Amino acid sequence: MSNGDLFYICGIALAVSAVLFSFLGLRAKEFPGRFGVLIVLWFVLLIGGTTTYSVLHAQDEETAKAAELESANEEITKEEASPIEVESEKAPAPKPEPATGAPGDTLQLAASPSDLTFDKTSLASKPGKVTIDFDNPAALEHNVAIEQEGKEIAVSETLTEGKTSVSADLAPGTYAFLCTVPGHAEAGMEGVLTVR
Ligand SMILES: [Cu+2]
Repeated sequence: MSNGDLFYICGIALAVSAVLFSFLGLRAKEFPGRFGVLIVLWFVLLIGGTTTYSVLHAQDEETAKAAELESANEEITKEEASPIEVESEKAPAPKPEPATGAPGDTLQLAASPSDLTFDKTSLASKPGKVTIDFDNPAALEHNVAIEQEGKEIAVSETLTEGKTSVSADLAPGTYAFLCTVPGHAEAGMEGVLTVR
């Protein structure tokens, strides 16, 4: 039984006693008579009890409130302490470039010594690390790049009268090979690279 319950019981008993004894006092001429001392004691006990439990009950409530406050504070502290979820942690990792790891083919490509053309308009390789060995015998500078849907994947150095190469790890698909020197691809230095 809590102090609160005891407080209410004493309070109710006090009220009931007060009404009862007033009623008796009105009705009985002899009242309180020899019961006087007992009645006084009874009221002293009830009033004492009511007061005591009232104080204890109030203290209980204070304690409960303090505990509530403390847990609320802890909650706030926890929220502050827990780092804000970093969006990037949740975001899916960017899809890596398809890397087959397999060895692809080494292809041969040469520029024309006089025209803006390659010696081939199509190349084919199996998937993996595809290398294009490029020979430019002309005095005009050329290179060879590998692209897919207009996005450059790899490009060789640009050179005159020499050999170079370009490599890329390619998944099955259709790619383009071209010379990126302005105007050269448009003039004809491009072709299709098929990987499968
Ligand atoms: Cu070129």
